[in-house]
Amino acid sequence: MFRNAIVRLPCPSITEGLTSARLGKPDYSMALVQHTLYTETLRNLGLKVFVLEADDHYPDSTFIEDIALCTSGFAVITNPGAESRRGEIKGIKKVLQEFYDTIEEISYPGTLEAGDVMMTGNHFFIGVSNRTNREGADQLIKILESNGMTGSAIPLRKMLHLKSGASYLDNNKMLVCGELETCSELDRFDRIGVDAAESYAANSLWINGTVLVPDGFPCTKNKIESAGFKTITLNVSEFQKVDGGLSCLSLRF
Ligand code: CIR
Repeated sequence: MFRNAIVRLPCPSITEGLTSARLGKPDYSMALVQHTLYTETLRNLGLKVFVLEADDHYPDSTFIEDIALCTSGFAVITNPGAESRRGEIKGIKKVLQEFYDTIEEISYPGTLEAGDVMMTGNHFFIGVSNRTNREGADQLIKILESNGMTGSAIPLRKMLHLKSGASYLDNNKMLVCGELETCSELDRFDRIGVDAAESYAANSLWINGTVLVPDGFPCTKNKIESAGFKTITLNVSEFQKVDGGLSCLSLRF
């Protein structure tokens, strides 16, 4: 169960966020409204939500998931692979010190963005992507092992982040899309396949028994409900325009 979440308000420069989507530029005011609804939803699900100020120096800074991994016992500050995002980690240590005694760090030449890290109980899968390199994954595996947990790497071919294509729900059930539907490292899970046309919804977010699903992906929503989960749909269209999904918008622990 999660008790806390940390979010960062979107900044006006979100319009300049990194993207591979061809959906146009985000509307900043609409992003703020969608972010408020997201935060309220987390609160309604019982989380205490800490809201950090916007940082206009970093267009992608609202995607706070990428800059830290928050586990039940310790946190890890990452070293983002995207150069324009490296500075986002500034100041996060002070925030995490409010919650954790143990804070570890990924360091150069390792790079890691925590959108590539998927928690499944005490085991963490780490996507090796354009943003997270093998060295970063190995550093994280060592940190996990020295803190009583385990990790393993999954090489990615096409996805931005591991969690762009997979979300662990609960009870051994995992949403998967694309190359992850047949990935042998995930064989032990009950996989719920997400159609290519709805691939964005592979990033859905389990919070204490309820799954947040992006608005506009009815097949995936039905599949999640058929698997026994309550769902809440949220419109995150402005974040989708810069490749951000539901999980990217918070740190949960
Ligand atoms: C980026 O490309 O870094 C941002 N525009 C989107 C980050 C999405 N984060 C995530 O999937 N965890």
